[in-house]
Amino acid sequence: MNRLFDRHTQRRVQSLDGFWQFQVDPNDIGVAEQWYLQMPADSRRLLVPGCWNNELGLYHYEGSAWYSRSFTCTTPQVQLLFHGFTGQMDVYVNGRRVASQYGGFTGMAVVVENLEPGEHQLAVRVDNTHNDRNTIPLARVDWFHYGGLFRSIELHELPDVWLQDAQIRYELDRNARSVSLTMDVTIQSFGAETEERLTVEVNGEELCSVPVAMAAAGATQVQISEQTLRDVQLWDCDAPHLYLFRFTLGDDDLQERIGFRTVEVNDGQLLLNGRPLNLKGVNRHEDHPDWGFAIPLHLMRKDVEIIKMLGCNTIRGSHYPNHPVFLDLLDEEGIVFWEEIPMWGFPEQALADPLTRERGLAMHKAMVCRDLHHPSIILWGLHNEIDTRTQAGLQISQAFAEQVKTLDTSRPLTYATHHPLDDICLSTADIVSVNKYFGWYEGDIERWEQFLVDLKAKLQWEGRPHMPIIISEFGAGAIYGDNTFEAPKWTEGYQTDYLAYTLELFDSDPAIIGTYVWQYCDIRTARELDLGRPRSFNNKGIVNEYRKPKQAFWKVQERYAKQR
Ligand code: ADA
Repeated sequence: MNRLFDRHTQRRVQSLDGFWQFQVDPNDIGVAEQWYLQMPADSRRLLVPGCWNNELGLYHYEGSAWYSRSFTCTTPQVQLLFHGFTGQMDVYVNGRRVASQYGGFTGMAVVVENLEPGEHQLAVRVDNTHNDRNTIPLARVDWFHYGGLFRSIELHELPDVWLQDAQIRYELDRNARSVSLTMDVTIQSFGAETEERLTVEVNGEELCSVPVAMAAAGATQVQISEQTLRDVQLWDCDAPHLYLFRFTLGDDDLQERIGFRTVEVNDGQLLLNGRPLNLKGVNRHEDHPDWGFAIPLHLMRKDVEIIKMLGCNTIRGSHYPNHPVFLDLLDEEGIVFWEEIPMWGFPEQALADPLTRERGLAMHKAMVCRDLHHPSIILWGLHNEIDTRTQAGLQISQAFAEQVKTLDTSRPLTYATHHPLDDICLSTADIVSVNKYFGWYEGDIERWEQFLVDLKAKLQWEGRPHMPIIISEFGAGAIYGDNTFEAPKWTEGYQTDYLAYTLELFDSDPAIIGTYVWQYCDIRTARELDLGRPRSFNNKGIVNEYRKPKQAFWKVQERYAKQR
């Protein structure tokens, strides 16, 4: 399942989830041996979606691997949608390579033409190799490099003229009662020039219908503007109203869901619909010991329920674009979200690599375009803990920020910095977001107080005294079930006291507009990380990897209930 509503009601969509033939390819011989035509005799069956590292015997496997299965279609052209994969992917249909892409957290769409009705062979090579120069993420990260096709795969049978994409932008009038809409629709055609009507319905009622002259075999862009929707109900945390748009053209249709609200940064505040919003949040990885990144819907739902019970109004999707279904759940529940690309911990040399920049830009573009309509997303995160003290850091931050702003002006920008006092990139963001671990890695917990004084002095010096501050990461590791009277590091007691102290301190400071506890649940971490990580897990979760609460969970719940 890829969305909580039907994206198409007329188009024939088949799920390609289920068992695929699978073979790891540690020596990279698959291309030479033409595994895209015939998988090796000893290949096994593997369930898709899934991560191969959750299979017996493949716990640590990183490299390339092949998946294969057949599909049937009745139309000569189809679109294959891979909603999530790791690293580099090459797709082969009937032995011919039809597409390749690097970076799969926002998926990939492949159109295949000239097919005979009937059965066809599909093979996919996925390579999750990481390096320390220009893969995003790098080899050295603090989560696990799961490999595989970790979200659903769909086959869409395409009519001769089909709707590829629709982007809806809106402006609320001054009373926030009506919106004026601009809709950019991309139509693709396989046939001759033709004319059709493009109709737009909102929640089942026709909004408009326009004639469209389609170019022969190619794309036609249509812009529908100056459409007004009256008496709209805003999307807000306590009343998350959503609107379903349906675009219809000939034999095809496309649905998008949106909510109307404003988000802005003004006078030291983050305003949602004009009112200050204080963020009470957690960082969450898409991770579970049995599924890796391939979190099933019922677990996503449970995570949302637990996070709501904690008293949060926000989640940071550390550190990559999340499953669209998870974002749909947040849209429905009124929980706001910070989304970012998996650019974690890049040192200067890796930032200066042209491929890093190219890949980062492509990932940002894919993220903003895929997720533009989610009202829950209120912040775009440019990157996490890159070396923002360097010119290379500044250049890449500027390039990312500029591009995001050309794609979407409706959300503020931020990034999480771990060198806030020496950071030279703050001009690229609207909010300064700080990752710090005083009392865990660096000195005593009391150092937080002086740090906040220094941070404000830095903002003053930068000429940004009113830049709102988010504490985007702070936390302490705790081994689930470890309790002592003395509460040293790694006990639940230490973590509880740590979060009680920091949350109280942050809440007392009006310049801080939000906190994201590091982190929601314990996660598997990468072998490359040279920090101490008992169990090979990052144990700073306030629930463990099976979502069992640690003591700190109740303390955070108590604090968030009292907060602004
Ligand atoms: C960093 C990083 C997180 C995690 C955390 C930690 O700030 O952004 O992904 O690694 O530190 O636990 O040390």
